[in-house]
Amino acid sequence: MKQALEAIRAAALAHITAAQGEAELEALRVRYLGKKGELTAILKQMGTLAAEERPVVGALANTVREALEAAVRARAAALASESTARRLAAETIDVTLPGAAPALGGMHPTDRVQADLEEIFMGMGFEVVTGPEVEYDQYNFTLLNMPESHPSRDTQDTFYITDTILLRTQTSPVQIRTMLANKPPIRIICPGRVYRSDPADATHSPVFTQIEGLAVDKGITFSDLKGTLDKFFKQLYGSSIQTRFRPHHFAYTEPSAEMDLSCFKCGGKGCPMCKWEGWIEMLGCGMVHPKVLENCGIDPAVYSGFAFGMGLDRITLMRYNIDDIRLLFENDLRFLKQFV
Ligand code: 2NL
Repeated sequence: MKQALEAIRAAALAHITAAQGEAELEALRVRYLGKKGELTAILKQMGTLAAEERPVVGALANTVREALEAAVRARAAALASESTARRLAAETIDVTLPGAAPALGGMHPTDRVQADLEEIFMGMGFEVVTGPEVEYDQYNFTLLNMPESHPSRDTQDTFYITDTILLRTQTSPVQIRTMLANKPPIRIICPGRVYRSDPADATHSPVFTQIEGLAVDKGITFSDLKGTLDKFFKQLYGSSIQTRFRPHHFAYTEPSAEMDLSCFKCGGKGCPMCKWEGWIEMLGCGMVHPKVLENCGIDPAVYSGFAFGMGLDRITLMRYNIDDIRLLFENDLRFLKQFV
Protein backbone atom coordinates (compact mmCIF):
# COMPACT_ATOMS: atom_id res chain seq x y z
CA MET A 1 0.00 0.00 0.00
CA LYS A 2 2.88 2.30 0.73
CA GLN A 3 4.15 1.69 -2.77
CA ALA A 4 0.69 2.34 -4.18
CA LEU A 5 0.57 5.66 -2.29
CA GLU A 6 4.03 6.64 -3.52
CA ALA A 7 3.00 5.74 -7.08
CA ILE A 8 -0.12 7.92 -6.79
CA ARG A 9 1.96 10.78 -5.36
CA ALA A 10 4.45 10.63 -8.21
CA ALA A 11 1.88 10.31 -10.98
CA ALA A 12 -0.47 12.93 -9.49
CA LEU A 13 2.30 15.52 -8.94
CA ALA A 14 3.52 15.03 -12.50
CA HIS A 15 0.01 15.46 -13.91
CA ILE A 16 -0.94 18.42 -11.67
CA THR A 17 2.20 20.44 -12.39
CA ALA A 18 1.62 19.87 -16.13
CA ALA A 19 -2.10 20.75 -16.09
CA GLN A 20 -3.04 23.18 -18.91
CA GLY A 21 -6.01 25.23 -17.80
CA GLU A 22 -8.41 25.30 -14.87
CA ALA A 23 -10.77 22.66 -16.27
CA GLU A 24 -7.99 20.08 -16.63
CA LEU A 25 -6.69 20.90 -13.12
CA GLU A 26 -10.17 20.40 -11.60
CA ALA A 27 -10.52 17.05 -13.39
CA LEU A 28 -7.17 15.94 -11.90
CA ARG A 29 -8.23 17.11 -8.42
CA VAL A 30 -11.39 14.98 -8.68
CA ARG A 31 -9.43 12.03 -10.07
CA TYR A 32 -6.86 11.93 -7.24
CA LEU A 33 -8.46 13.73 -4.25
CA GLY A 34 -12.23 13.35 -4.87
CA LYS A 35 -14.61 11.15 -2.89
CA LYS A 36 -14.36 8.51 -5.60
CA GLY A 37 -10.74 9.37 -6.31
CA GLU A 38 -7.66 7.16 -6.32
CA LEU A 39 -6.43 8.26 -2.86
CA THR A 40 -9.81 7.47 -1.26
CA ALA A 41 -9.84 4.10 -3.01
CA ILE A 42 -6.50 3.23 -1.33
CA LEU A 43 -7.69 4.38 2.11
CA LYS A 44 -10.77 2.19 1.83
CA GLN A 45 -8.38 -0.78 1.86
CA MET A 46 -6.94 0.24 5.28
CA GLY A 47 -9.08 -2.45 6.92
CA THR A 48 -6.99 -5.16 5.29
CA LEU A 49 -3.80 -3.94 7.00
CA ALA A 50 -2.33 -5.22 10.22
CA ALA A 51 -3.17 -2.97 13.23
CA GLU A 52 0.41 -1.72 13.70
CA GLU A 53 0.68 -0.84 10.00
CA ARG A 54 -2.45 1.37 9.98
CA PRO A 55 -1.05 4.51 11.67
CA VAL A 56 2.05 4.41 9.50
CA VAL A 57 0.08 4.09 6.25
CA GLY A 58 -2.51 6.61 7.54
CA ALA A 59 0.20 9.17 8.22
CA LEU A 60 1.71 8.61 4.75
CA ALA A 61 -1.73 8.94 3.16
CA ASN A 62 -2.22 12.31 4.91
CA THR A 63 1.19 13.48 3.79
CA VAL A 64 0.38 12.51 0.19
CA ARG A 65 -3.04 14.24 0.41
CA GLU A 66 -1.49 17.44 1.75
CA ALA A 67 1.22 17.36 -0.92
CA LEU A 68 -1.34 16.91 -3.68
CA GLU A 69 -3.63 19.66 -2.29
CA ALA A 70 -0.67 22.03 -2.08
CA ALA A 71 0.31 21.16 -5.66
CA VAL A 72 -3.28 21.83 -6.90
CA ARG A 73 -3.30 25.25 -5.12
CA ALA A 74 0.12 26.13 -6.51
CA ARG A 75 -0.87 25.09 -10.04
CA ALA A 76 -4.17 27.03 -9.80
CA ALA A 77 -2.30 30.16 -8.74
CA ALA A 78 0.21 29.72 -11.56
CA LEU A 79 -2.58 29.24 -14.16
CA ALA A 80 -4.43 32.34 -12.87
CA SER A 81 -1.38 34.57 -13.15
CA GLU A 82 -0.58 33.15 -16.61
CA SER A 83 -4.09 34.02 -17.80
CA THR A 84 -3.86 37.52 -16.33
CA ALA A 85 -0.54 38.04 -18.09
CA ARG A 86 -2.02 36.81 -21.38
CA ARG A 87 -5.04 39.15 -21.04
CA LEU A 88 -2.83 42.14 -20.23
CA ALA A 89 -0.63 41.38 -23.21
CA ALA A 90 -3.68 41.12 -25.50
CA GLU A 91 -5.17 44.37 -24.20
CA THR A 92 -2.02 46.42 -24.54
CA ILE A 93 -2.75 49.82 -26.18
CA ASP A 94 0.00 51.38 -28.25
CA VAL A 95 -0.45 55.04 -27.41
CA THR A 96 2.20 55.96 -29.97
CA LEU A 97 0.03 54.82 -32.94
CA PRO A 98 -1.33 57.73 -35.02
CA GLY A 99 -5.01 58.54 -34.30
CA ALA A 100 -7.87 57.99 -36.77
CA ALA A 101 -8.59 61.37 -38.34
CA PRO A 102 -12.27 62.41 -37.93
CA ALA A 103 -14.07 63.46 -41.13
CA LEU A 104 -14.20 67.27 -41.06
CA GLY A 105 -16.79 69.33 -42.89
CA GLY A 106 -15.87 72.53 -44.69
CA MET A 107 -17.49 75.93 -44.89
CA HIS A 108 -19.65 76.52 -47.97
CA PRO A 109 -18.00 79.20 -50.16
CA THR A 110 -21.16 81.36 -49.94
CA ASP A 111 -21.09 81.17 -46.13
CA ARG A 112 -17.37 82.04 -46.12
CA VAL A 113 -18.02 85.20 -48.15
CA GLN A 114 -21.12 86.06 -46.09
CA ALA A 115 -19.13 85.73 -42.85
CA ASP A 116 -16.40 88.01 -44.25
CA LEU A 117 -18.91 90.70 -45.27
CA GLU A 118 -20.67 90.48 -41.89
CA GLU A 119 -17.33 90.90 -40.14
CA ILE A 120 -16.61 94.16 -41.99
CA PHE A 121 -20.09 95.61 -41.43
CA MET A 122 -20.06 94.62 -37.76
CA GLY A 123 -16.78 96.51 -37.47
CA MET A 124 -18.66 99.58 -38.75
CA GLY A 125 -21.37 99.23 -36.09
CA PHE A 126 -23.96 97.27 -38.05
CA GLU A 127 -25.91 94.44 -36.46
CA VAL A 128 -26.66 91.23 -38.40
CA VAL A 129 -30.40 90.48 -38.49
CA THR A 130 -32.16 87.55 -40.18
CA GLY A 131 -35.82 86.77 -40.84
CA PRO A 132 -38.21 84.33 -42.52
CA GLU A 133 -37.81 83.25 -46.15
CA VAL A 134 -41.58 82.73 -46.44
CA GLU A 135 -43.06 86.23 -46.14
CA TYR A 136 -46.21 88.33 -46.37
CA ASP A 137 -46.53 90.35 -49.59
CA GLN A 138 -47.19 93.24 -47.19
CA TYR A 139 -43.58 93.13 -45.90
CA ASN A 140 -41.98 92.07 -49.18
CA PHE A 141 -43.77 94.62 -51.42
CA THR A 142 -46.55 96.85 -50.06
CA LEU A 143 -44.72 98.61 -47.23
CA LEU A 144 -41.74 99.05 -49.59
CA ASN A 145 -43.85 101.40 -51.70
CA MET A 146 -44.51 98.79 -54.38
CA PRO A 147 -48.20 99.02 -55.28
CA GLU A 148 -50.37 96.11 -56.45
CA SER A 149 -49.50 97.03 -60.04
CA HIS A 150 -45.72 96.80 -59.57
CA PRO A 151 -44.20 94.46 -62.18
CA SER A 152 -42.04 92.57 -59.61
CA ARG A 153 -45.26 91.32 -57.96
CA ASP A 154 -46.15 89.42 -61.14
CA THR A 155 -46.66 85.69 -60.55
CA GLN A 156 -44.24 85.23 -63.45
CA ASP A 157 -41.43 86.62 -61.29
CA THR A 158 -42.38 85.74 -57.71
CA PHE A 159 -43.13 82.36 -56.09
CA TYR A 160 -46.50 82.69 -54.34
CA ILE A 161 -47.61 80.30 -51.57
CA THR A 162 -51.06 81.95 -51.33
CA ASP A 163 -52.45 85.29 -52.58
CA THR A 164 -50.69 87.09 -49.73
CA ILE A 165 -47.79 84.79 -48.78
CA LEU A 166 -44.71 84.33 -50.94
CA LEU A 167 -41.03 83.38 -50.99
CA ARG A 168 -39.25 86.69 -50.30
CA THR A 169 -37.66 88.22 -53.40
CA GLN A 170 -35.19 90.29 -51.35
CA THR A 171 -34.22 90.54 -47.66
CA SER A 172 -35.88 94.00 -47.33
CA PRO A 173 -38.81 92.49 -45.36
CA VAL A 174 -36.33 91.81 -42.53
CA GLN A 175 -35.53 95.53 -42.51
CA ILE A 176 -39.23 96.41 -42.63
CA ARG A 177 -39.85 94.15 -39.62
CA THR A 178 -36.92 95.77 -37.80
CA MET A 179 -38.21 99.31 -38.44
CA LEU A 180 -41.75 98.32 -37.38
CA ALA A 181 -40.43 96.90 -34.10
CA ASN A 182 -37.67 99.40 -33.23
CA LYS A 183 -37.08 103.11 -32.98
CA PRO A 184 -34.04 104.67 -34.71
CA PRO A 185 -31.09 104.68 -34.56
CA ILE A 186 -31.07 101.49 -36.67
CA ARG A 187 -27.96 100.08 -38.30
CA ILE A 188 -28.46 96.56 -39.64
CA ILE A 189 -27.42 94.23 -42.40
CA CYS A 190 -29.70 91.40 -43.48
CA PRO A 191 -28.09 88.48 -45.31
CA GLY A 192 -30.01 85.45 -46.55
CA ARG A 193 -31.57 83.42 -49.31
CA VAL A 194 -34.07 85.05 -51.64
CA TYR A 195 -36.20 83.61 -54.45
CA ARG A 196 -37.20 84.72 -57.93
CA SER A 197 -38.89 82.72 -60.64
CA ASP A 198 -35.91 82.77 -63.01
CA PRO A 199 -34.92 79.74 -65.09
CA ALA A 200 -31.54 78.43 -63.92
CA ASP A 201 -28.48 78.95 -66.09
CA ALA A 202 -24.80 79.70 -65.45
CA THR A 203 -25.57 83.21 -64.13
CA HIS A 204 -29.17 82.84 -62.81
CA SER A 205 -30.67 80.70 -60.08
CA PRO A 206 -34.26 80.75 -58.72
CA VAL A 207 -32.66 80.82 -55.26
CA PHE A 208 -29.76 83.13 -54.56
CA THR A 209 -28.11 84.99 -51.71
CA GLN A 210 -28.48 88.67 -50.92
CA ILE A 211 -27.22 91.07 -48.34
CA GLU A 212 -29.07 94.29 -47.66
CA GLY A 213 -28.09 97.13 -45.37
CA LEU A 214 -30.09 99.85 -43.64
CA ALA A 215 -29.13 102.84 -41.51
CA VAL A 216 -31.82 105.13 -40.08
CA ASP A 217 -31.12 108.04 -37.75
CA LYS A 218 -31.39 111.80 -37.51
CA GLY A 219 -29.27 113.52 -40.16
CA ILE A 220 -28.30 110.52 -42.33
CA THR A 221 -27.30 111.72 -45.80
CA PHE A 222 -26.27 110.34 -49.18
CA SER A 223 -22.66 111.12 -48.16
CA ASP A 224 -22.99 108.61 -45.31
CA LEU A 225 -24.19 106.03 -47.84
CA LYS A 226 -21.27 106.70 -50.19
CA GLY A 227 -18.70 106.77 -47.38
CA THR A 228 -20.00 103.55 -45.81
CA LEU A 229 -19.98 101.60 -49.07
CA ASP A 230 -16.61 103.03 -50.18
CA LYS A 231 -15.01 102.06 -46.84
CA PHE A 232 -16.65 98.66 -46.97
CA PHE A 233 -15.24 97.77 -50.42
CA LYS A 234 -11.81 99.14 -49.56
CA GLN A 235 -11.75 96.77 -46.60
CA LEU A 236 -12.95 93.87 -48.73
CA TYR A 237 -10.72 94.38 -51.79
CA GLY A 238 -7.95 96.73 -50.65
CA SER A 239 -7.54 100.50 -50.42
CA SER A 240 -6.74 100.99 -54.14
CA ILE A 241 -10.31 100.02 -55.14
CA GLN A 242 -12.59 102.85 -56.34
CA THR A 243 -16.37 103.24 -56.24
CA ARG A 244 -18.68 105.20 -58.53
CA PHE A 245 -22.39 105.91 -58.25
CA ARG A 246 -24.81 106.24 -61.20
CA PRO A 247 -28.44 107.47 -60.91
CA HIS A 248 -31.04 104.72 -60.93
CA HIS A 249 -34.62 104.07 -59.83
CA PHE A 250 -36.06 101.89 -57.06
CA ALA A 251 -39.59 102.28 -55.65
CA TYR A 252 -38.27 102.14 -52.05
CA THR A 253 -35.42 104.68 -52.30
CA GLU A 254 -35.26 108.31 -53.43
CA PRO A 255 -32.84 109.25 -54.76
CA SER A 256 -31.59 105.86 -55.94
CA ALA A 257 -28.28 104.78 -57.43
CA GLU A 258 -26.29 101.85 -58.68
CA MET A 259 -22.72 101.49 -57.50
CA ASP A 260 -19.84 100.20 -59.59
CA LEU A 261 -16.47 99.01 -58.35
CA SER A 262 -13.23 99.55 -60.27
CA CYS A 263 -12.23 96.09 -61.50
CA PHE A 264 -10.26 94.34 -58.73
CA LYS A 265 -8.62 92.10 -61.30
CA CYS A 266 -7.17 94.66 -63.72
CA GLY A 267 -7.46 97.80 -61.60
CA GLY A 268 -9.61 99.48 -64.26
CA LYS A 269 -7.51 98.94 -67.40
CA GLY A 270 -9.96 96.38 -68.82
CA CYS A 271 -9.93 92.58 -68.71
CA PRO A 272 -12.25 89.58 -69.24
CA MET A 273 -13.46 89.84 -65.58
CA CYS A 274 -14.93 93.34 -66.15
CA LYS A 275 -15.75 92.61 -69.79
CA TRP A 276 -13.24 95.37 -70.77
CA GLU A 277 -15.32 97.99 -68.93
CA GLY A 278 -12.85 98.65 -66.10
CA TRP A 279 -15.88 98.70 -63.76
CA ILE A 280 -18.00 95.97 -62.21
CA GLU A 281 -21.64 96.64 -61.27
CA MET A 282 -21.95 95.74 -57.59
CA LEU A 283 -25.18 96.92 -55.99
CA GLY A 284 -28.26 99.11 -55.81
CA CYS A 285 -28.75 101.72 -53.11
CA GLY A 286 -30.38 104.99 -52.16
CA MET A 287 -31.99 107.10 -49.46
CA VAL A 288 -34.95 105.29 -47.89
CA HIS A 289 -38.14 106.65 -49.48
CA PRO A 290 -40.09 108.87 -47.03
CA LYS A 291 -43.20 106.76 -47.66
CA VAL A 292 -41.34 103.62 -46.56
CA LEU A 293 -40.24 105.28 -43.31
CA GLU A 294 -43.81 106.46 -42.77
CA ASN A 295 -45.20 102.97 -43.52
CA CYS A 296 -42.98 101.67 -40.71
CA GLY A 297 -44.03 104.30 -38.18
CA ILE A 298 -40.89 106.42 -38.51
CA ASP A 299 -41.40 110.17 -39.04
CA PRO A 300 -39.55 111.19 -42.26
CA ALA A 301 -39.55 114.82 -41.06
CA VAL A 302 -37.31 113.77 -38.15
CA TYR A 303 -35.41 110.78 -39.49
CA SER A 304 -33.70 109.81 -42.73
CA GLY A 305 -31.88 106.68 -43.81
CA PHE A 306 -29.90 104.95 -46.49
CA ALA A 307 -30.29 101.40 -47.78
CA PHE A 308 -28.48 99.13 -50.19
CA GLY A 309 -28.80 95.64 -51.56
CA MET A 310 -26.30 93.39 -53.29
CA GLY A 311 -26.07 89.86 -54.55
CA LEU A 312 -23.59 87.74 -52.65
CA ASP A 313 -23.25 84.90 -55.12
CA ARG A 314 -21.53 86.90 -57.85
CA ILE A 315 -18.93 88.05 -55.30
CA THR A 316 -18.41 84.39 -54.34
CA LEU A 317 -18.08 83.25 -57.97
CA MET A 318 -15.51 85.97 -58.67
CA ARG A 319 -13.50 85.25 -55.51
CA TYR A 320 -13.16 81.52 -56.18
CA ASN A 321 -13.14 81.66 -60.00
CA ILE A 322 -16.33 79.59 -60.23
CA ASP A 323 -18.04 79.81 -63.63
CA ASP A 324 -21.56 78.58 -62.79
CA ILE A 325 -23.87 79.89 -60.01
CA ARG A 326 -25.79 76.57 -59.93
CA LEU A 327 -22.75 74.92 -58.33
CA LEU A 328 -23.43 76.98 -55.19
CA PHE A 329 -26.87 75.39 -54.72
CA GLU A 330 -26.55 71.80 -55.99
CA ASN A 331 -24.77 70.36 -52.92
CA ASP A 332 -22.49 68.27 -55.13
CA LEU A 333 -19.77 66.97 -52.79
CA ARG A 334 -17.25 66.80 -55.63
CA PHE A 335 -17.58 70.60 -55.80
CA LEU A 336 -17.95 71.32 -52.08
CA LYS A 337 -14.95 69.20 -51.03
CA GLN A 338 -12.68 71.70 -52.78
CA PHE A 339 -13.48 74.22 -50.04
CA VAL A 340 -12.57 72.15 -46.95
C1 2NL B 1 -30.67 95.61 -55.75
C2 2NL B 1 -30.99 96.79 -54.99
C3 2NL B 1 -31.74 97.59 -52.94
C4 2NL B 1 -32.73 98.39 -50.95
C5 2NL B 1 -32.32 97.36 -51.75
C6 2NL B 1 -34.19 98.86 -49.05
C7 2NL B 1 -34.77 98.34 -47.93
C8 2NL B 1 -35.64 99.13 -47.24
C9 2NL B 1 -35.89 100.39 -47.60
C10 2NL B 1 -35.28 100.85 -48.73
CL1 2NL B 1 -36.41 98.47 -45.87
N1 2NL B 1 -34.45 100.11 -49.44
N2 2NL B 1 -33.34 98.10 -49.77
C11 2NL B 1 -32.52 99.69 -51.38
C12 2NL B 1 -31.92 99.92 -52.59
C13 2NL B 1 -31.53 98.87 -53.40
O1 2NL B 1 -31.36 96.52 -53.68
O2 2NL B 1 -30.21 95.68 -56.83
N3 2NL B 1 -30.93 94.46 -55.17
C14 2NL B 1 -30.63 93.22 -55.79
